[in-house]
This record gives sequence, C-alpha cells and structure tokens, in this order.
Amino acid sequence: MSSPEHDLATEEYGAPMPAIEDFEPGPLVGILIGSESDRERMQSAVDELNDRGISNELLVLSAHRDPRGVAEYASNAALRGVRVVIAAAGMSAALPGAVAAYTDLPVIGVPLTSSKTAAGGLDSILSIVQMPPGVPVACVSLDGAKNAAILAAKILGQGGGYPGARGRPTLEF
Ligand code: RP5
Repeated sequence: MSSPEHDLATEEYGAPMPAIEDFEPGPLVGILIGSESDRERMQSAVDELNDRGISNELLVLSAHRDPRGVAEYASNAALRGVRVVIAAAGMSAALPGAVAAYTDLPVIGVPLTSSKTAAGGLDSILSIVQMPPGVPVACVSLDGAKNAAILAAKILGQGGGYPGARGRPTLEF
C-alpha cells in the first residue's frame, strides 16, 4: 500500500511529485526580470547582494510571455533553498504577483521604468501595489533595485543571519 504522501502526489496532481534531490540547489535570493531589457536596471540589486555575500541568481522570466516558466520557478524555489524572491518588471508588471501566486516565499516587487511605458512607470507601480488581499507583494521604489536587495538582506537577517554571508550576522544599514 502506498504512503499518504504518495497518494496526495498522484491523486491531486496526476503524477508523482519530484523528489527533493531532483531539484537543483538554489541561492538564497532569486531575482526575476520580465525582459532582457530590464537587466541593466536591476544590476545594482545583483551588485548589492554580491557585496553582502548573499548568493543570488538572475533569470529572465515573463509573466505574460512565459507564464508556465514563472509558475515552475516559483513553485520550486523554496524547495531549492531560495528564501526571498525579487521580481522586477515594467509596464503591466504582473511578474511579482504571478510569483506570489505560486510560492509562500516573501516576494519583493520592483516597478521599472521602460522605454515603452505609457505612464512613466506609474503603470508598473500600480500593477505591483494593487495585489488582492491574501496575496501580498512588497513594493519598493521605481527602479529601486538596490532597495530591493537591501530589503531582501533584512528579511534574511531575521532569526540570526544567513549562511554564507560575510561579516557579522547582524546587518548594518
Ligand atoms: C515588461 O515589459 C518587461 O518587464 C519590460 O520592462 C517591458 C518591455 O519588455 P520588452 O518588450 O523590452 O521585452 O514585461
């Protein structure tokens, strides 16, 4: 007779859940950007995390162009060891909310300006701050990549610091 875990996996999802060892170990912070065109605006988040010795990865994943990829990343992030997700997008910035729909990890949204914006970035701000009750997403300032990284560090700093970071576990700001 199969275990309750096995029953849950097969009956609810129609296929066995992948085993924990099937996941590629991840960094502490996952940074998602909605487009390659967002990379430059988010570089300071990578730099800030690197300066603090916080492991991170940056992936291009669009909520609108690759919704399945977003769902897969967000669903697996916690299992891979990711503790905070930073999601940045411009225009109709659905990415932070889409990530939050698939994970219980804290999600920090970064509204971005874009050369194609119709509203100077207000469009992306409103897209990120207007999450429905029950699905929270933090929102930093427009193009606030550095602040997103600092906020991620503060979240990771709760409960005694984070593995692999240089310096004292207590964070200085
Ligand atoms: C958003 O649309 C992206 O995050 C980007 O800020 C904006 C424009 O994307 P591209 O058309 O340059 O790929 O989804």
